[in-house]
Amino acid sequence: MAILNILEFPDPRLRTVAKPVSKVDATIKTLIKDMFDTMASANGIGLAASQVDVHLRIIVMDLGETDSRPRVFINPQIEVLDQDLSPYDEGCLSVPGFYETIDRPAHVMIRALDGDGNPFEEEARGLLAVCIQHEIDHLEGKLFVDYLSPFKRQRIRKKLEKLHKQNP
Ligand code: QAP
Ligand code: CO
Repeated sequence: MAILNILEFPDPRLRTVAKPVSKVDATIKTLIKDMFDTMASANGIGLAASQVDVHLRIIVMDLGETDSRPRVFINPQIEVLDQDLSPYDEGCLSVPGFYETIDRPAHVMIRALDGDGNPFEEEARGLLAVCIQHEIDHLEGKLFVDYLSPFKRQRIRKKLEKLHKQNP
């Protein structure tokens, strides 16, 4: 078991575009286990490999709902099924302490490989739809703060930079 370091905004490494996984081997499986442990210890519901400075297209998720099965998405793709947007108060382990309302497509189809490398698809609405879009953004080097006004983003950046100076 290993708890990995989570990069925090505005760390430039969070802007790296992640590469596809070519083979789900033992190294990838260990990384996925460590990502679940890291996410749980930080009380998260979703984590992209980018956030732990591994620039591969891997997402872990545990929405902790009634169907609280842990999920793995490798090389995920989404198709927007409905252009209707829904607002959701989003947070991020890489932007700790800040939550803002973001609008995203409410209904998507997800296609990905599971933790064994087998392809699957899943239709998503609600929190799953929000979370997969948020996490795929990480793989593209994008953060939820990018959807905010420059003023709000700068205010969050300044506050986090101050915290990072106090406890490096
Ligand atoms: C992304 O975020 C997400 O600020 C996952 O102090 C969030 O797990 C997708 C967290 C909301 C959809 C909706 C954030 C934990 C966890 C914090 C997370 C914090 C402690 C965020
Ligand atoms: Co995030």
